Amino acid sequence: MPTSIDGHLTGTGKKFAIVAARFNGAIVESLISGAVDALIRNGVRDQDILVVRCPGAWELPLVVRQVIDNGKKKPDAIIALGCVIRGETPHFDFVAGECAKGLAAAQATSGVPVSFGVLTTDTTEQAQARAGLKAGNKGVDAALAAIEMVDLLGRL
Ligand code: INI
Repeated sequence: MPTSIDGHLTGTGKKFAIVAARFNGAIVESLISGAVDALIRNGVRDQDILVVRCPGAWELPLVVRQVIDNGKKKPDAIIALGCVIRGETPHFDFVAGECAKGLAAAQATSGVPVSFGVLTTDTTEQAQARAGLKAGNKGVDAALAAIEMVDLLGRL
């Protein structure tokens, strides 16, 4: 029988920070609501959730890093939320690409789980669909991944 280790969805006693971009704010606010709801429904206390907002997805990695290194209450995990819509310029690729790379680096070098709740879509409609309209809510998914990762790391 192989030994198997899985993280459970229990956030009791754990602290989480949500770092969210203000760009495409209406969509990102839906992601934040979904993430907060998922945390609360899985045992996290209101007072153990910190929400920090920054200008755009480009800024997310720096703010995440700052919350990990210098935040007043170091969280057990961070949920990064944003929304990058392609439009018609190459700006999308730079913003989305650097955001993803920076968040991956923050997680890898700090050891603190950073879940990736940044929508990258071609259209506003696709983003709305993934922010609670038709295709789930990426904020919920990112929060659940963060809870599971904290529990998993505690078991390894
Ligand atoms: N920021 C986003 O979060 N989403 C976008 O779609 C976006 N677009 O398309 O430009 C965006 N740009 C702003 C960027 O994140 C920075 O805040 C800005 O460049 C200042 O550094």
